Amino acid sequence: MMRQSTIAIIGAPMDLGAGRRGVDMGPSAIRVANIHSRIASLGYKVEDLGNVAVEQAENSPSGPKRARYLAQIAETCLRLAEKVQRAAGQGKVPLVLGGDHSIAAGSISGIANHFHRRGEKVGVIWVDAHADMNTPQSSPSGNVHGMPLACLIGRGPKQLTHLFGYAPKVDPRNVALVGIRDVDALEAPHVKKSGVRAFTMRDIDEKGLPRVMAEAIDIASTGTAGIHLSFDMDSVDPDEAPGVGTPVRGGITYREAHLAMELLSDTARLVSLEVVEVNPVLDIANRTADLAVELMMSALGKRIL
Ligand SMILES: [Mn+2]
Repeated sequence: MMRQSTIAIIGAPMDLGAGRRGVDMGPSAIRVANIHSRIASLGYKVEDLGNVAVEQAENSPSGPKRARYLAQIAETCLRLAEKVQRAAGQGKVPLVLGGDHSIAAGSISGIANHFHRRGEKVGVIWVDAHADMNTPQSSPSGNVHGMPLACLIGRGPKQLTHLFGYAPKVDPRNVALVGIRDVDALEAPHVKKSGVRAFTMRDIDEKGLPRVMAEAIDIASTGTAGIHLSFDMDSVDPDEAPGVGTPVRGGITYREAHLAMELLSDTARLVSLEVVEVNPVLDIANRTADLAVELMMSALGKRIL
């Protein structure tokens, strides 16, 4: 994308989809890490559109056991989707700050609907330790942050799959999962049958990150108007990103994470992005939020030289 672009920051301070509390403070921690001025230093115009409203867990019935807080999550996702769509319609690049990963059902529905109305579609690169392709039936926890990718390809509760009245929002053939290493037993067959291309940590170990990213970029670009990046901080090794709700050892390294973002930036095909699952309660001196900002800068074109 061009440096003349306006980056529209949108906070989604939601933790209703997560098992552990605290990711609702993620947008604040990322702002405290100076995301606004650091992105502006790359030459972009930056606008902060504030946060979307989120129901407070304390005031809310937790709802269905197999998809806890589903109604409240769907409401927030719709608000977020509308905000993302509006920003994209004004020619801005939405940058969404999570929040638990269930917000991606909103952000991606928003960018997908923006292109859908012009007869175009969007590809997705989903960087994560998990596949996030559970359904209420397969989920061991009932936490909706394990379900958004399934919802976006049309599988899951209608409240999330059918935002704006149709599904799927993305064609699974244009979706690449990168970095997965922890998939639930009943979720694995969903991933295999989905049509989504899943690059596991083993793929990264064997092929190397540059080859994996080249394939992922190809998948998300072919026949699409552009790429949405959904970056879960738990994809990075917990040694570098300790402040996440569901850490899994054996993640991508600090440099691999940056390289993935740099390669994505080289394509100039990013149309929107988000970084999720920063949990300040579990973090060490805001290190994970700081890394989140660094990685977004690399995705937006920061170069070493
Ligand atoms: Mn995730």
